[in-house]
Amino acid sequence: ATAAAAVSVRALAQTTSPVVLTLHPEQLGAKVPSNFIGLSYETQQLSDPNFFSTKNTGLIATMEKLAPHGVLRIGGNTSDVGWWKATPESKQPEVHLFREAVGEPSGKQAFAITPEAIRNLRGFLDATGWSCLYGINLGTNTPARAAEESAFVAKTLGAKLQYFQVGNEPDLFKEHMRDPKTWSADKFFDEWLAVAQAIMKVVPSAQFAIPDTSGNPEWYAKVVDRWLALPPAERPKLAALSHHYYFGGPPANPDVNIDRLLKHSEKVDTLAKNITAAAARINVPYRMTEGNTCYRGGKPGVSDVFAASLWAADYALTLAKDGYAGVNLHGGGGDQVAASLGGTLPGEALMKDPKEPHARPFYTPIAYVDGQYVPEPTFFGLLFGQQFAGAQMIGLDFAPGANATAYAAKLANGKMLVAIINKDEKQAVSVNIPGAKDAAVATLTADSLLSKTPKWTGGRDFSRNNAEGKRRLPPPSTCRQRAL
Ligand code: BDP
Repeated sequence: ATAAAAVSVRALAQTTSPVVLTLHPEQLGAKVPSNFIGLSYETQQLSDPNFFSTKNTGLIATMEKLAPHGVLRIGGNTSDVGWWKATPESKQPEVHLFREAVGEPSGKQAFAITPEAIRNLRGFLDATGWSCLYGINLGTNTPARAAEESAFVAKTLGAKLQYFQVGNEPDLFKEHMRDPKTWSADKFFDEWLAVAQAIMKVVPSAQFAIPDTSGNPEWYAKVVDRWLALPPAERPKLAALSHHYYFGGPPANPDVNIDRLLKHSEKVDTLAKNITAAAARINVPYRMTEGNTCYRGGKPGVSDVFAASLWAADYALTLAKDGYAGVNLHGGGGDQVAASLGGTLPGEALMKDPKEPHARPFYTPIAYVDGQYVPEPTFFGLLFGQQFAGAQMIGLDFAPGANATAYAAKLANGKMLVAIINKDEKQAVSVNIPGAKDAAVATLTADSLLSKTPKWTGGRDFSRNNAEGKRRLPPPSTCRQRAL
C-alpha cells in the first residue's frame, strides 16, 4: 500500500538513526466521523446577528478551509445568561445568579437572542456546509422560555441542528449559579430533565447531549444512571455524551507552560476512559464539545504560538484514537466584526478576568485582525487533525525516544494515513515506515515553538466538489524529515 503521511517534524538539533514506525492495518480502531472537527463559540456571539450570517464571508471562507462538514457548537458560559427575545416587545427576564465569580458572566451581561440571529445562523450554516450544536440556557432560564426558543431554533435550523445542549459546565454552577452546599449531579439532572422534557413537548424530534461538564469525569456515570432509571417514554433522546477540556488555567498559573502542555496528559486518558464506559451503557457517541489550551481566555506565548498547534493536532488525534465523535476548540470574539458589519456586539464580548483584558481569547482558532479573518496556531492543529476525518484508525508501533507521537488510519480508498507529531524542542525524529512507497507528505512546521506563523503545506483536498480520495498533494516523495 502507498502511504499518505501528514508529518510534523521539527527540531533544533540533528537526529541520529531513523526510528522504525510499523503499521498494523489489521488492527482496526475507531472510525473517525467526517464531521469530526469543529469549533465552539460563545452564545453571546449571537447578540450580533450579523456575525453568523451570510454577510460574514471572510469567516465562512476560513471555516470552509478548515473543514467542509465541520460542527459549529454554540454555548460557553455566556449561554447561561442569554435570553430569548421572541418579539421586539419581549421584556428581559430577571437574571438571577447565586453570586458573581471571576471568569464567569455576571447577571449584568445578560443579552438577547433574536429570531433574526437564528435565521442568519441558518444562512451561515448553509454557506459553510457545517452543522450545529445549540446551547440552551439552564442557569437563568425557565422550562417554558427554553421550549419557546428551542421550537424556533429547531424549526429554523432544520437538519442543520444536530442536538441541543442545556447548561454549560453545570459542574461549575456551584461557583456562581447555584448554592454550592446543595448543588450536585443529581440536582443538575433534575433541572436538566425539566427543561429537556419541556423541549420534547414542542420539538418531539429534539435530541440532546449531556452533561457538558468542565471535565468532571464522575458525572458521566451519574447522569447515565439517572437517565436509565426513567421510564423509556419519558427519556429525552440522547444523541451524545459530552464534556469540555482545557489543559489548564488561569493564565497566571505558572503550570500553564509549553513544557507541560506538550507532555502526555493523564487527565485526557481518564476523561476518555470514563466517558467511553458511560456512553457504551446507552450506546451513544461522545464528543469533546468545548476546550482549548488555557481557560479564561488563554495565555499569550502558550495559547497563540506553534506549541498550541502541536497540542491541538496531538489532542485532536488522541480523541480520534479514543473513539470520540469529534472535537470543538473554543474561540471567537471580535467586537471589531460588529463594528465592520454595523452590529452591536458589546465590548465585553467574552467574560475575562478584568486583570487580563483582551478583545478575543488568545487560544481562538480564528482571529479577526485588521479587517480579516486569520487562521491562528490552534486552527492549524485542527487542520492537521482534519486529515483523518472519514478514516478508520489502525494500530502501529512507534518508540521514538523523543517526545513525539504517531497516529495511523486507513482511508476509504484503502490508502494509509500516518501522522507524526514531534513535540520535542531538542530532538529531531527521522522516521522509516516500512512499505511506505510513493508517500505524499504534508507538513506543519515552524521555526520555533514560539512562532506565531506555522507553515502548512500539502494535505488532503476537502473542497466539496472533490470526491473523497482525489487529493491535491505535492508530488510523491518519500516520507522525509524537516530539521529546522
Ligand atoms: C470555559 C467556558 C467558556 C470560557 C472559557 C474561558 O465554558 O465560556 O470562555 O472557559 O474562560 O470554561 O476561556
